[in-house]
Amino acid sequence: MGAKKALIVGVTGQDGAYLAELLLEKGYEVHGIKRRSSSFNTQRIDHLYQDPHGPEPVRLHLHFGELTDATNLCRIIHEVEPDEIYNLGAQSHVQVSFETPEYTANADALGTLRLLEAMRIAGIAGHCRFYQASTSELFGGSQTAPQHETTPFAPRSPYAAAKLYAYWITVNYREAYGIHASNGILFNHESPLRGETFVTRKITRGVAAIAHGLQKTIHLGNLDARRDWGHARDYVDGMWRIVQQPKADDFVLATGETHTVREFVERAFGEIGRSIDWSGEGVAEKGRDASNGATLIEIDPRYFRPTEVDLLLGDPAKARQQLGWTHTASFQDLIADMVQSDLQAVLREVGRNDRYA
Ligand code: NDP
Ligand code: GDR
Repeated sequence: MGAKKALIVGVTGQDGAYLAELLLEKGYEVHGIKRRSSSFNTQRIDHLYQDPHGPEPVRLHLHFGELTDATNLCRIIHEVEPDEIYNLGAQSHVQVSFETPEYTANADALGTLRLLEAMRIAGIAGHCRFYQASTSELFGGSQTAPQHETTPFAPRSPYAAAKLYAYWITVNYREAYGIHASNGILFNHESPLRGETFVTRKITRGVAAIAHGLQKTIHLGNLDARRDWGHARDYVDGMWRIVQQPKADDFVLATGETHTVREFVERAFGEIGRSIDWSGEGVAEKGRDASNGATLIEIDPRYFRPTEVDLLLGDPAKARQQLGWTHTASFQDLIADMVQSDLQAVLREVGRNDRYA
């Protein structure tokens, strides 16, 4: 039997990059769908690229594609005939979804339906396994914590409402057509590859720029939001374990710890030896450098959301018992990894800019 074939939708994103790396290590032939873009969008997977003219057989193949384009998805799935499909593609920014609600529904909700239908049309629904990137945002306004697989959903954004449809259509195709289709309900997971407008990366990049004297202040929104933050490298291993289960099912992946955005800020500055004194309230709150009074954090109401998710805390017991999965990176490990990586990245960027100055 040849190598297993996996198709990753969203291979150029944070999770897509870590998952591609993991599956290549496991001996898979990996196919990824990337979007056409006017600028480079493959930076996260460039280190996995193989020269097609080189001596080694190529094991990572990229296809241009779009979750909003059904014919394209049908063609790729028909041609690749994957054994496993990981749907990680999405307009994944919660705040942006308030500004682009219809597009978010199209890509995140209908995109999932299009993939499931493409599997049926290509005649692979009987043997190809499907993973859907579901999210803790489904619990949004939930009044109970910790949240687990049977906690009622209460979406609080166009993004979460779109992901709710994607969750249920995945369950429906499993029940209606016997497709091996599973949802991973993943709580926030971050890494040095995290998009720069998500709060953790925005903070660690800001801390690194401040450490190098290139920025003075980071502007943030709601510092009181609580999230269950893990490391993306741990979570892609969980995705793979979900797909390997003999029977398709839905699993929460989380650390079981929750922290405020404010705490993330304090620990990130702690990595460069600075501590913060907080003063003021609401939009007037400020975070000052305890050693010299410099303003490091200011609030900008532009980053407040029309409806906020106040508290996410996951219960990963089912994943621990059935998948043997647990997170390995602690909250502090995650922050240290991100800050150290951004300290290096900022230095590299300064070097590059100097050349053109
Ligand atoms: P990213 O935003 O980093 O990556 C999203 C990927 O989807 C990118 O490759 C992006 O392409 C691609 N994409 C976006 N729109 C389309 C489209 N219309 N057609 C095809 N591809 C598209 O997200 P993450 O890697 O962080 O997350 C992966 C998945 O997991 C997403 O579905 C997200 O919603 C979900 N999720 C993430 C969590 C997290 O904490 N990271 C937690 C729970 C769920 P491009 O690079 O061109 O933008
Ligand atoms: P989230 O991640 O909405 O949880 O969605 P994000 O990092 O954007 O926000 C987390 C919390 O931080 C607060 N916040 C800010 N957020 C951003 N982006 N920028 C700011 O300046 C800022 N200040 C405070 C937010 O209000 C929020 O409470 C992520 C995405 O990866 C989703 O795709 C995924 O489904 C969920 O995690 C689980």
